[in-house]
Amino acid sequence: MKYLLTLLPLMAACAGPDPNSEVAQNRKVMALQEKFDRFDYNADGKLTKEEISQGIRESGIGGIDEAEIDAAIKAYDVNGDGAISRWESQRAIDTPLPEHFRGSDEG
Ligand SMILES: [Ca+2]
Ligand SMILES: [Ca+2]
Repeated sequence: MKYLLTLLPLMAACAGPDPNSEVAQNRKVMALQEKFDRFDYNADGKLTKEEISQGIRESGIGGIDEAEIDAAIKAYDVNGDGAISRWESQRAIDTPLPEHFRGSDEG
């Protein structure tokens, strides 16, 4: 399950060296919004499972299977509509993640 929460953090992975600074925070938010828009193929402001799988494939990110995408969606889907909205994706930045989800490229 190590990919469970990788999805959005990797979207925001262009963090600066100081993850706590406001600038770095803003940069992360902007990077994530940019990726969000790229993944949101039908531009409805939500990422569905299909869009996420397609985005992952087109980004050349390997090793993430459907079950893991499902799990990631569940982890971030606050209102339970089965898709990740913009504000839900922002929670990924606002919510601190365990160490091993950041900065490491293990696996
Ligand atoms: Ca969409
Ligand atoms: Ca949702």
